[in-house]
Amino acid sequence: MGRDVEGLTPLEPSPPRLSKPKEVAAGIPAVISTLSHGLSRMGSLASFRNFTSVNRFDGFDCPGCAWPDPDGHRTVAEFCENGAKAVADEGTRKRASPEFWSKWSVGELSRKSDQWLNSQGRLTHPMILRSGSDYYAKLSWDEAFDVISDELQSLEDPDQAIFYTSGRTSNEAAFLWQLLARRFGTNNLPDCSNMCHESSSVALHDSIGISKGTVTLDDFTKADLIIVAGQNPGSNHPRMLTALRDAKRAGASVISINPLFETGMKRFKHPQAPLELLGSGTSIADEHISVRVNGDFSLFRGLAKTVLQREALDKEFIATHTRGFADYRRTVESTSWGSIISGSGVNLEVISNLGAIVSKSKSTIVCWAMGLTQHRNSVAIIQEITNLLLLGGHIGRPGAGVCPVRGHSNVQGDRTVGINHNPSDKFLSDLHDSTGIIPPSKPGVDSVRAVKSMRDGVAKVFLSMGGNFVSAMSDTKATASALSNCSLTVQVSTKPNRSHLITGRTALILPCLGRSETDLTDRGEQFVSVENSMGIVHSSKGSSTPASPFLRSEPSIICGIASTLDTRIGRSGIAWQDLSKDYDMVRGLIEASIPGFEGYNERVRSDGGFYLPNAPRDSRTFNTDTGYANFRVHDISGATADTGQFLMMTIRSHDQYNTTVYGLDDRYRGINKGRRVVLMNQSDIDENGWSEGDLVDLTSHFEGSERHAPNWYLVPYDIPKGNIATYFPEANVLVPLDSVAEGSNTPTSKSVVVSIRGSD
Ligand SMILES: Nc1nc2c(c(=O)[nH]1)N[C@H]1C(S)=C(S)[C@@H](COP(=O)(O)OP(=O)(O)OC[C@H]3O[C@@H](n4cnc5c(=O)[nH]c(N)nc54)[C@H](O)[C@@H]3O)O[C@H]1N2
Ligand SMILES: Nc1nc2c(c(=O)[nH]1)N[C@H]1C(S)=C(S)[C@@H](COP(=O)(O)OP(=O)(O)OC[C@H]3O[C@@H](n4cnc5c(=O)[nH]c(N)nc54)[C@H](O)[C@@H]3O)O[C@H]1N2
Ligand SMILES: [Mo]
Repeated sequence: MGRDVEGLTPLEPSPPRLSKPKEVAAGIPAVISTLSHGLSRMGSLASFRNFTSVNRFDGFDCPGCAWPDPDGHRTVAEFCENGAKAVADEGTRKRASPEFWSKWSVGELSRKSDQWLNSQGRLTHPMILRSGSDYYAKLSWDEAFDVISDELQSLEDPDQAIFYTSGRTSNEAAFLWQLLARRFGTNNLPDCSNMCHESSSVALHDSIGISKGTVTLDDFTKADLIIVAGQNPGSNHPRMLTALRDAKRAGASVISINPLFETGMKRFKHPQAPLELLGSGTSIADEHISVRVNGDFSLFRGLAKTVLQREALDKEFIATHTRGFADYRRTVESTSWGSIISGSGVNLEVISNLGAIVSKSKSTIVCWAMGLTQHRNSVAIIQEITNLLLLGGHIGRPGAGVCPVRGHSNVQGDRTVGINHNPSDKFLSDLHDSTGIIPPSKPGVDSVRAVKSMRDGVAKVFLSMGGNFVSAMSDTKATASALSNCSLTVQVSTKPNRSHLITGRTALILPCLGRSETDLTDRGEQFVSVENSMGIVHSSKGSSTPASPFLRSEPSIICGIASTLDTRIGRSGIAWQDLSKDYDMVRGLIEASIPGFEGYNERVRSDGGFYLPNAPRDSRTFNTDTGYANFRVHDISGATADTGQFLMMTIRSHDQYNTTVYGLDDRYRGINKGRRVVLMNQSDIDENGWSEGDLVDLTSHFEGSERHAPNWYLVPYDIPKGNIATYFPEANVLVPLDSVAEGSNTPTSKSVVVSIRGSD
């Protein structure tokens, strides 16, 4: 069996079982699901230990998402059903040992489902897939470091190597990873945030001078109005529902803007509050606005138009802190209601009513996630939201601000400590001063450009710190063939995934410790640190026995590669061996290199950690090109599909963590035992003469190119006409590599133009 696989997930033999979407999130079903995931995977004692130490001040950070924990108090287990799944998944008793890898060829494994691959358990030993072989074999850590160093040394140009990062990586590991890349001579540091919140970072940096949100958890209970747009917190940030519930109790209005009315936005019962479990739960959204896919720019433009018509402006804030208001006002006033209504799919009355609520609110927070960041005009959408908030002075005021809700638990921290393909000159010169390395000044590649560089035969070595690049990236076939073009691909991972099967000529799997596990070096027990979605840096320390005695920590793996590389290409002068054993030293280097980390080692040891500085929030200071918060003016825009075509969003189910599939049920949406589905409005199904459960083939269209994916089951769903939804990663084969957001280069995973026909 050859290795000519394409990275595609297998088809499914039967349609899913459908039930009615749920009206209440969490509650008793979540408690049952949490317990059963823990018990079936980890065993009772291990699950008790893990579940009681997650998100405690002295425990480990939940790998589930980047939502913050309460500052002052914590419940016994400050986590949720889906956090529990992530913890249980890492704590599994099953092992993908060398025997597993000698039993299955890579060709055979590539025909297994993502769920099957992940369920084989934790990786235990470093493994190599040698050129010409179809089986992974065991090798020692030193041999693995030699293979990598030899290959890196043989490159003609450091830019032929790519160092990818997934957002679960700790601050310490991320800092060392970028140091290794830059010491080697490249800024080729793409990361998962290129596919995630890059649009938020680019937009906010330009508008308000910081690439992060400006609210804290406390602001939720001080807000009058919280808008949640393009986000499914019930599945992806369940602990956010507690914040929304508390905000409601404190008097806030909550508005949902989404093509789907997601269960978490309807009602919520806190799974750790016994009395709530018995009642009917708290209703969350006061209003749901069923915007059409990528209709958000138009909708927010409509809200701004209403606010301007009502003169509901914070004139003093606008005059003192902003630039560009007059231009913006002119553009908004000249945007027609007709274009706003047709672009958003929302009628004038609904927009005006919501505009009136926005006008009256003294403190508004807008939260968003992937529903807004993965479109061609995402940067413009987020700047339009920022404009709306600037009109009312809702930045740097209690209970108000922008809240991009980050995904991976440390994706924000990774960026803060230097994972960035396009670093500032100041960052590079500070890094030089603190470490003595001479960092390259040429910008590196992001995720999309990384694929193109490998495809074009420029980049030859792909090293991945966590993640599952082949499944996470757009255009699966293009990404798979790009990776196959490499001479070496290296994955630092905890569990088997598809990126172990779509490889360069030689491939390495380097198994690492997970968050929940003890990290013991000869300098004692180490802990790492992470930054959550609201800029709080805090410690994370596991306490379980590592899944295998042969695992190494991420810092130790990076330092192992780096010190071997030093013996090949000349000494870097960095004490890699010491850094690998003593993370206080790594934090010392971070403190010396990056503003905001003063007293890092001391402050990270305090309960709950510390806030990084946030100039707009702390002092209404805006470090932009003008020195003020900028109104950025864009023409109205939004993707549309031609007649007979559909606009497709690719979303997550309740039973997955990105490319890791835990199970085949999407409990809240009532879709069970299947993932290869197309959610479609019943009238679109009827008009095409199809029926529920029919098999269809999808073709995506972009600038004359096409991609095909056969055999999807039709599921009637409450979704705007002309829009459809599929699950990622299965549907990634349809997302065109060249279809990206302007300004951020993020794949447009939420607006893919597709045509559909019945399967043969
Ligand atoms: N359990 C679990 N938790 C997770 C993850 C996971 O996979 N599983 N992933 C983590 C990561 S990395 C991230 S980035 C986050 C992702 O968290 P989300 O962004 O909530 O994830 P998606 O499923 O991509 O959901 C996008 C939501 O946007 C809506 N949407 C799609 N297109 C549009 C649009 O054009 N306009 C509007 N207004 N809405 C739209 C969809 O209907 C859906 O509700 O979650 C993090 N947490
Ligand atoms: N079509 C479509 N594509 C998307 C998206 C979408 O909404 N639609 N969302 C995008 C988004 S928001 C993101 S963030 C990316 C995600 O992209 P990635 O971050 O690359 O993917 P993950 O699926 O989160 O990575 C899972 C793998 O990480 C490894 N892992 C888990 N824990 C650890 C650990 O502690 N250390 C190490 N070293 N490895 C670990 C495991 O081996 C696991 O298989 O996908 C993007 N792709
Ligand atoms: Mo993400």
